[in-house]
Amino acid sequence: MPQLSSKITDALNLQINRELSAAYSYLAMSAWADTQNLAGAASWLRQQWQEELGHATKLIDYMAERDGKIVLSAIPQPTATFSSLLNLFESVLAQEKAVTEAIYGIYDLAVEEKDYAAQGLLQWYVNEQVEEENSASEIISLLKIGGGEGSGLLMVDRQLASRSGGQ
Ligand code: OFO
Repeated sequence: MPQLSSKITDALNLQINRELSAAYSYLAMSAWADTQNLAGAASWLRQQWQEELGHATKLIDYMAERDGKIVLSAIPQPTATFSSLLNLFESVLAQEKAVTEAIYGIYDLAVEEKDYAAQGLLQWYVNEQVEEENSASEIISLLKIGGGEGSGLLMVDRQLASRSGGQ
């Protein structure tokens, strides 16, 4: 297996930072949900935090396998306050869309560089992003249907509490 090119190494290092930034952001979101007594949302977001850590680790492990130089850079301070749970999940969707775009960019690079192995890895992230965007969109729809407050909000919070597993 050829060593990773320097362009793909840089792009994957940047992606590790994005995944860790996403993780940090979900952790801040979870803390905010806790302050609002939205235990289900807080738990959902905490699971998402772990999922993002898994995404970063998967990239780190892959780079190690291909002898790429791993560089961990600073993670920006995440947004910590939201006007509502709907506002929070709109931020989630925007964040996931930005991650999807970034993954597509790295995939394009892997195609350009004829790095077929990296394309295989990135395909996993392409599929994962479909799920990520879809779950955020579904929660946004539920919040909109339920009015995003009172019993509608509690119903969504209870549904979020039932999340289990993930990758
Ligand atoms: Fe890593 O999937 Fe969200 O960001």
